[in-house]
Amino acid sequence: MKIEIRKTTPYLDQKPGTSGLRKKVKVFLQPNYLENFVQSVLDVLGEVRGKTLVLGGDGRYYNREAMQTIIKMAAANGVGRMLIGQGGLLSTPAASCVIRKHQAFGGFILSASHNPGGPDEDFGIKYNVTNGGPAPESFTDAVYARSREITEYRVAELPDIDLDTLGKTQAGDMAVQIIDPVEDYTGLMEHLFDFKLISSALKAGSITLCFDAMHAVTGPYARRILEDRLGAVAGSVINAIPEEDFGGGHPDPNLAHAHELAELMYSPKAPTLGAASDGDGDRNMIMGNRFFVTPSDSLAVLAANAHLLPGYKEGLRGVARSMPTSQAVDRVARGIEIECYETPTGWKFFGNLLDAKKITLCGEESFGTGSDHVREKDGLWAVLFWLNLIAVRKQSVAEIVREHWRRFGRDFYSRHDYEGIDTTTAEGILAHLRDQLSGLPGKSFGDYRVSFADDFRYQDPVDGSVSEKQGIRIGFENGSRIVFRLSGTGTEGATLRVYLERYERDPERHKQDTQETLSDLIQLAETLGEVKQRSGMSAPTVIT
Ligand code: VG1
Ligand code: CO
Repeated sequence: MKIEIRKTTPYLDQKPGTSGLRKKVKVFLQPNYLENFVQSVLDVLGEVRGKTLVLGGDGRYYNREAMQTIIKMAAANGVGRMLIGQGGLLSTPAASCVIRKHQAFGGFILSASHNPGGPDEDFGIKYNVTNGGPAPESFTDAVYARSREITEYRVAELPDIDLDTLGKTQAGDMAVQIIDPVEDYTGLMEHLFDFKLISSALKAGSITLCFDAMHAVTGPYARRILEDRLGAVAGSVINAIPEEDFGGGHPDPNLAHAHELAELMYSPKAPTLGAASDGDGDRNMIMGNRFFVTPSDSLAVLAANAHLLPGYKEGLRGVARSMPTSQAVDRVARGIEIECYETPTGWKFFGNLLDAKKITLCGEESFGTGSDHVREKDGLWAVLFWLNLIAVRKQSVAEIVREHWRRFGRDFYSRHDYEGIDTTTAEGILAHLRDQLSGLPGKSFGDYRVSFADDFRYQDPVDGSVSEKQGIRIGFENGSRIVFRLSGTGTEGATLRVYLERYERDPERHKQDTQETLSDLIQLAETLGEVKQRSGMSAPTVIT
């Protein structure tokens, strides 16, 4: 095997964000851009000789070309073996599952998740470590530092690998195995859920289903598991063929982007359960007949009911949510007397808690839920969880959630995103908020009296590492909160996220409209943050 050592010069912008390095495809196509980042990761990994790495992606534009480069670089750096998803595909949770099951050293996942794909859109790459989860900040910081001083990279002179034929082959001295991307993952799901019960309900037609794969990676998974294995009627999975540009849409499972599903669920033809997943299969949206479940509520409902499902029948060790996620799951944790942890945004912060067995379930308001079965959030897992729950409780999605609210109260919740703000303006908004923090506690705004105001700082309870400036939190004495933070996954300008929540114990008020219920807080967020005023935008670009 001939190895070439090529000279390169650093790019200074290869800082991984909330979830890996995401840039426009055009940025990745610059000479040596991908190579620099991959070599930086390999350099930080150190000795990879003889080790196994997993490689997969969400199938977006540039996936296959990037894979050929990574394979040749891995071979040149002495990697022992690569496990690669057939067709270059592995959903993010499936990649996590494969890393764990085959005791790989780690893996590359090529995805920009819910960001659009295509020559003018986004590409991304992230590295997951031995536990199957996203690399922690200490690792991504080291990769960033390395990328700023890199001078050369290694690549083997080899023909392209056939990514489509299952089985073993060689890339020079490195063993390569093209694996069925769905198989290991399906085995894991079977072990967690009551497939027999779900299957008989689907076959009897007592549960009907529509799963929108949004032309992204979960299509093949959902077809195999929901239709072939569990017997959902053919056609229950829509937009099931992964496309390089996701059919031109945003593969983002929310009411705005999964509109085909949303329309169906508000029509007379609505099935029992409606669900959607994102580009790389780690997000989920859950809907019932004319009913939308907020991700924060979904996490709380899963936590309150987990003991009814085979994989969780021993109960939960603890739960965790990202800081901006609503406090609905905290109420469940108090009710069943388990610990609830509050982490910064991004799945990487759950890894230590899961590994240390402090938590079993965790989730984020951004349509992400998961458990200790892998180290990523998992879209299809959440759908199977809900299917199993509906089959056990024999109630509709709306009945399950309404009953939950009657027991725990309802946390009205919404996120307002302001996309494409000029970066300086966005930073100015946060700076202006920070300046007010020390003066806010004790102040009253109408019915809202501030109980705390800070810039969220997290100290990991397992390894003690500290993450600063994770978002502005303003908490009120009635339990309401407003949170402001900047997105770390965008590729153009800045995206400012405003998270709003208000608790309501009284069941009489649970049917109220969310935006109306939150209107005072929305107004207050503007008074404090001046987002509209400073950005010149009259309304958020996306409301979830
Ligand atoms: C967003 C979400 C965050 C999620 C991240 C990755 O990050 O808010 O909760 O973990 O995306 O999800 P940000 O920094 O843009 O707010 V995925 O499915 O895009 O990997
Ligand atoms: Co995703």
